[in-house]
Amino acid sequence: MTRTIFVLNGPNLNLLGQREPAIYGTTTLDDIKAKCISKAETLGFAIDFRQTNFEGELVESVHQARNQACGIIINPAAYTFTSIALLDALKTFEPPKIELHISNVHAREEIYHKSLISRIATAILIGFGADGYELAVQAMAGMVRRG
Ligand code: CA2
Repeated sequence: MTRTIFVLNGPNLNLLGQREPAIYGTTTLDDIKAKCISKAETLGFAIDFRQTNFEGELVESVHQARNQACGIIINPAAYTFTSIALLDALKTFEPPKIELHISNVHAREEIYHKSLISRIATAILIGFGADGYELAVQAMAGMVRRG
């Protein structure tokens, strides 16, 4: 069984730490990637960390995860609220899936309240800032171990 966790990030998350620090904090996506990798190492897992601004590329990554990953942590960003293609792809991935958001989307404007992904996610992690990623890696390791 693979011990690789895919961490997938959607559009605009490459700008983390550079814009809107009041909402998204000052940590960059590279910082988050490094933290995920070192957290996973301590738990005996590897991380495949990706970011894309393109919906189809996110879908392709989910397809690749089907035979390369033991779990997916995904921050789909704006595609959370719009992408049936991403929802359909995630439905085909049976192992655990964690939907993650840096900000508390429910405390924001209404357009950020209705996730298409939440109903098929194994678990949801919202509003812990950049720390959410390490928490998600820890939680995913536990879920994978328990089977
Ligand atoms: O809080 C999150 O993690 C979000 O997934 C971020 C998305 C937003 O559409 C979701 O509702 C919640 C937006 C990502 C935009 O990323 C930026 C990062 C820095 C500066 C500007 C945008």
